[in-house]
Amino acid sequence: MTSFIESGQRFRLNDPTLAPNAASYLWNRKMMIQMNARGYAVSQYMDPEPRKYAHVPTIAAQTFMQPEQDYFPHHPGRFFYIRDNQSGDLFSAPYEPVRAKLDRFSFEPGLSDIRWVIEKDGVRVELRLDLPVEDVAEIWSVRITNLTGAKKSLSFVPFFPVGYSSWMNRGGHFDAALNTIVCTSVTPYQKVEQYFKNKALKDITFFAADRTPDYFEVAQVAFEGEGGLHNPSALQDGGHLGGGDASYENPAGIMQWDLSLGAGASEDFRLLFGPAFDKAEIAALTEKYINGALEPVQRDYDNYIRSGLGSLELHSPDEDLDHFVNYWLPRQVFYHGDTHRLTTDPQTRNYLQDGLGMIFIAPERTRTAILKTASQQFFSGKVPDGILLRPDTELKYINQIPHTDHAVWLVIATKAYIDETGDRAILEEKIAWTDSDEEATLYEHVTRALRFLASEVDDRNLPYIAQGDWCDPMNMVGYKGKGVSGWLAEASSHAMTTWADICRTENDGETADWLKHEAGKLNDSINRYLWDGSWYARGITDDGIAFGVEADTEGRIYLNAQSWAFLAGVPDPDKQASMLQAIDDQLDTPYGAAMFAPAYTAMRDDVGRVTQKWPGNGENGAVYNHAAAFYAASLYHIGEKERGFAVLSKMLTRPRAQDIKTRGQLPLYLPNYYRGAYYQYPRTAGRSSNLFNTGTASWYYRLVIEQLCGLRGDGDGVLIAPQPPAEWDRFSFKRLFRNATFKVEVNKDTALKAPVMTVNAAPIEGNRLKQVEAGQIYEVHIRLAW
Ligand code: CEZ
Repeated sequence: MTSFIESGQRFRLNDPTLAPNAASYLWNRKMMIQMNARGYAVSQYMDPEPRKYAHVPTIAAQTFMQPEQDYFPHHPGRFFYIRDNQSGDLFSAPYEPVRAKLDRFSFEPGLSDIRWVIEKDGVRVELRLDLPVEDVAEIWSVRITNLTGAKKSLSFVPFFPVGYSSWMNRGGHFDAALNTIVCTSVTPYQKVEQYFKNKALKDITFFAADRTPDYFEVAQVAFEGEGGLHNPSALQDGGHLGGGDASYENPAGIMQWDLSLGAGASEDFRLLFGPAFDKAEIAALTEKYINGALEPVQRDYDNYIRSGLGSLELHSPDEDLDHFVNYWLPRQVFYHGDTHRLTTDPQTRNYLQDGLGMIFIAPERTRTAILKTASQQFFSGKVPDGILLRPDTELKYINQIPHTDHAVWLVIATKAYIDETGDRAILEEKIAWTDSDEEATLYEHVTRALRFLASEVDDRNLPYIAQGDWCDPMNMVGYKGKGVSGWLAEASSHAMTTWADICRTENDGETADWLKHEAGKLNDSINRYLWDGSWYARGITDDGIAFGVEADTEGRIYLNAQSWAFLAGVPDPDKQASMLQAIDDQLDTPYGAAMFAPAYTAMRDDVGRVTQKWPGNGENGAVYNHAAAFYAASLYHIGEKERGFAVLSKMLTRPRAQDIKTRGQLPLYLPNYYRGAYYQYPRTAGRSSNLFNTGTASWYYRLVIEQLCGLRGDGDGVLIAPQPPAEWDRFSFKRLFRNATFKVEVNKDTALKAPVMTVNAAPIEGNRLKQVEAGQIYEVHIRLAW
């Protein structure tokens, strides 16, 4: 049965063909590996910029993960051939590349390791992948067991391809002293100065084992021969590996052990795979992770992962949601907030929104992110497109494209941080600017960011979009300097109203009034220039054309332009009703609300690159979960909690075979999108990108904690206003809040006009506690009608 096991902390997939791209992932602050159920792998590490140590068999993108990662026979992976030397039969664990029909397949990703149990013809292969906390290395434990009553003669041949590491120089050899296959390369470059920079790179990928192999091979082509990976020539006819090196040939870590296993007997192996600068580093790593005890390494890594499992424990009628919210969601949030998505220059909006989730896991990290962002802000107030996490790095790729929305996220992250922690002192922190040593308080930094945002508007008082706002590839609406973003107008209005609350509590009524006034002006401009009759347009191009309107045959209605209008309080009730109707009619799908519809099927060069993506993929009309999370936030904001919960519920892959098959992923993370274009490309609708790098995770976690459970900071006190869906009659949750523990029981009582709350058995007026004492345990019982 394909299901959660170990009370939701592990998943079991028992059919390798149900969702061929199904995967899970492990990481530490220096590396990440996305491990596919069938054995394929995408892995990268920081050196100090993101790099690969196992490459596809041709030149590829080195730096970032792709949506809908396509696997193919020679894709990098971790493969284990087993040959029965009596029958000559060959199979490979976990499944690729032989794809033999297995007697048992079980892919069992856990919170801090990934396991498989594979059985074929009386042989069981148990695989386990662990990562260390501090080093870049994969630790593989393999147990081979003869399940039969008779002796078995087997050959065990792990095959770890390294691929096309360099067009300048790549090869490899077996180093007997290290008992390691050492695959060497020289990272290509042209500029002289690059030579000196590259000198420190880890240009070696090594494959080490805890016992001397009977045979080895380093050249992949020699291993494959004419047989190919499906039936490598080196293993045909009882053959053995040739002991060859790789000489400007794609190298691989390939070793062979011929085993004689008595009935029921097992053999254990430990293997190590990863990058290294030199043989000294290989020796150090193998000493630690091959010769050293493994249990402490596993325990430390499990502690690292569990340190990021957040502050909420949910017990609701929806067990799938509980497993996800209690383990896998905070894990995904922690990955983002602790590693910054393994980049050295995260996009500012990503950096701050990932911090938004960390508020509930390690708020001190959010505090650091907010202050670092302010320190890289321009004296003018402009917030940069990316944040440099290392002094020796630079803004790269999308961070070289001017986007105009980053101030919004500085406001939202700072307000959310203060609401959750009560740490108003952060506003007094003195920080300089990227282009001035003159220090100012964070309060001044954020306020000036909004003053800058308010100044970057056209004569309609609508904000310029330059080459993009939250939507990265919407790069041609305003590249001529006139186009404006309707979404940014709404988001700016929301941010200004949000910051006005902070200004008011900082007794800065003048700034608060100014912000309220500016927000009001924006809302007026939005209603005047962007209301299209039933919904709000997404923006106006350089040529003055409103887009995301009824008249458009493609990109007719944009979800973000409606959600953020709700968050900014722009529409009156009639407009709100017609917007919700339009979303239901045109954007809603079984997988969630699409970012816009219909998807573009042709380039609009007054909108940009987004229209060139495949219809329903990425931002081009997919169910882009980040935008769906914004929609859920806006629905809770306008009191549409049933709709809000429906959006959150639809975003989850359910542990049912049919949902896993349709979405093509396991219920272990939120992908950045599920394919959209529901009416244009129904066959692929709902298909997951399997890309777990997404700001959705933070927003989803925040909505579950602050809206569904409804326990959120409120000045020095706490507000407890649960908003459960109608189908629930009761639920409970435990929440760590400001170092106090809240155990909350919520029961439906349809007769009640207002919530009845007791705390530690004492009745409470309303649903707000004025003070929260650290170390205290608050037993809260709430009865309310819903
Ligand atoms: O990147 C994300 C960004 O990380 O796209 C979001 C944006 O808000 C996030 O900050 C929406 O545009 O460049 C592209 O075409 C890519 O599609 C990126 O826009 C996208 C990556 O796919 C990661 O999701």
